[in-house]
Amino acid sequence: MASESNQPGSPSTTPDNGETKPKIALITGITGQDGSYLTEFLLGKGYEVHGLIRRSSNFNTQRINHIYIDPHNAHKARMKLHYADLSDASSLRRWLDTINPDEVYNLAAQSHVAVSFEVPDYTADVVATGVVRLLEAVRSHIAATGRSHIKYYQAGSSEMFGSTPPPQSETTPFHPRSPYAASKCAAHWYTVNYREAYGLFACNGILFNHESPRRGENFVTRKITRAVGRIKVGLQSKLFLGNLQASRDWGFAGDYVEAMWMMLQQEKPDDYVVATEESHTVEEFLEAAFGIVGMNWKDHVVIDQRYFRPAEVDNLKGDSSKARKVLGWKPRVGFEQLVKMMVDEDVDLAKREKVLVDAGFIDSQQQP
Ligand code: NDP
Ligand code: GDR
Repeated sequence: MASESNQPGSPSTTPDNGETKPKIALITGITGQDGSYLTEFLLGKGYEVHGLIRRSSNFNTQRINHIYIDPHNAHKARMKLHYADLSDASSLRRWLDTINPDEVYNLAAQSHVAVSFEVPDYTADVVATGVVRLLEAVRSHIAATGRSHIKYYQAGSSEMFGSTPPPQSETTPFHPRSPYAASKCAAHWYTVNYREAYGLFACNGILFNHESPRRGENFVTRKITRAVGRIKVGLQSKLFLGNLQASRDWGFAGDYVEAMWMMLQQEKPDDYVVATEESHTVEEFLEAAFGIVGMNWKDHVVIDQRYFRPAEVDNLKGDSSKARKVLGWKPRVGFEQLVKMMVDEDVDLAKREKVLVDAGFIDSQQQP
C-alpha cells in the first residue's frame, strides 16, 4: 500500500546512502502530455528532474514552459532539459552518465495509433527499438558505475490488448492491432527481459487511455473538446470524425502519472494495469462534451472515412485491481468530470483564439 511517505511534498532520499538529498529523475518524452504532469508531480515531491527533448524546427516545450526556469538561474532550476533522441543510443548513454539518475521514466514515443500505419518503420524504431537502446544504456551505465539502485519505468499501453475482449488485466493475452501496438508489445517484453536477465528494477505500466486539457489535439477526446470550444464561439461549424462506436476506458492523465511513480517506490519491480474500469464509446464522449455547452453533436459531426483505421480496437476496459491493491492507487477524476475539465479549458482557449481572429492576427480557418 502507499505509505504516508509516498504522498506529495515528502522529502526525497537516495536509497543507498540515507542522506536527505533530492532524488534525480530522468524523463524521456518530457514535452508530451504525461511528461508535463509527471514533471510537476516529481518537482512537488522534491525531485530534480532532467528531461530529454528532441530537436524540432519549432519550439516543442509548450506544455512545460510554465515550469521552466532559465538555467542561468542555476540554483533555482530543478528541471533541466537536454537534447537527445530515442533513435540515438549514444545520446541516451551520455546523458545517463552525466545525470546519474535514480529513476528513469521512458515516456517518449510516436504515440499516435493511426499515424503508426503511415510510418510503421519509424514507429517501430522509436517505440520498440528505442526501448532496447534505453534499457541497454541503463544496463551498461550500471555495469560501468555500479549504480544498481536505478529504477526504470516503461510506458506500456492498453493498445497491446487490441482485440482481446475486456476486462483486460495483467494476465490478459496481447493481440495488437497496429504497428504502434505491436511495437509497444515488443517494448513490454524487452523490459521484462532486462528485469529477468540482468536483475534491473524495471516496471511496465500498462496504462489505459488518459486525457487532459494538455492532450495532443489529434487524439479523439481533445479533437472533440477543441471543436466544442471553437463551434461555441463561432470559429468552426463541422467536426470530422471516424468510428464513433469504439469504446475506451478514459481517465485523467494527472492521476495516471502518480501510478507510474508508485510502481518505482515498491520493493520489487512488477507490471501493473492502470485504468478507471469504466468504458465509454466515442459517441458517449461526444454526447457529454457537446451537452456541457448545450449543443447537439449530431448538428455538427460529419463521418469521414479517412479517420477509420485499417484495423480497429473496439473495446477497452481495464481491470486495475492489482494496482489498487498493491500500489494503493485509484483514480480521482471520473468520466463526467474529465469531459467537463477539458471542455471548460477549451471553451476558454477558443475565446482567446477568437480575440486573435477578430484582430486579424490568425486565420479563423486554422483547425487542429
Ligand atoms: P505524447 O504524444 O503527448 O508525448 C510523446 C513524447 O515523446 C513527446 O515528448 C515527444 O516529443 C516524445 N518523442 C517522440 N518521438 C521521440 C523520439 N524519437 N525521441 C525522443 N522523444 C520522442 O504522449 P503521451 O504523453 O500521451 O504518452 C506518454 C507515453 O505513454 C507514450 O509512450 C505513449 O505511447 C504511452 N501511453 C499513452 C497513453 C495515453 O492515453 N496518453 C496510454 C498508454 C500509453 P515531441 O514533443 O517533440 O513530439
Ligand atoms: P487511441 O486514441 O487510438 O485509443 O490511442 P485516439 O484518441 O487516437 O482514438 C480513440 C478511438 O477514437 C476513434 N476515432 C478517432 N480517433 C482519432 N484520433 N481521430 C478521429 O477523428 C477519430 N474518430 C474516431 C479511433 O478510431 C479510436 O477507436 C491512445 C494513444 O494515446 C496511445 O498512445 C495510447 O497507447 C492509447 O491511447 C492507450
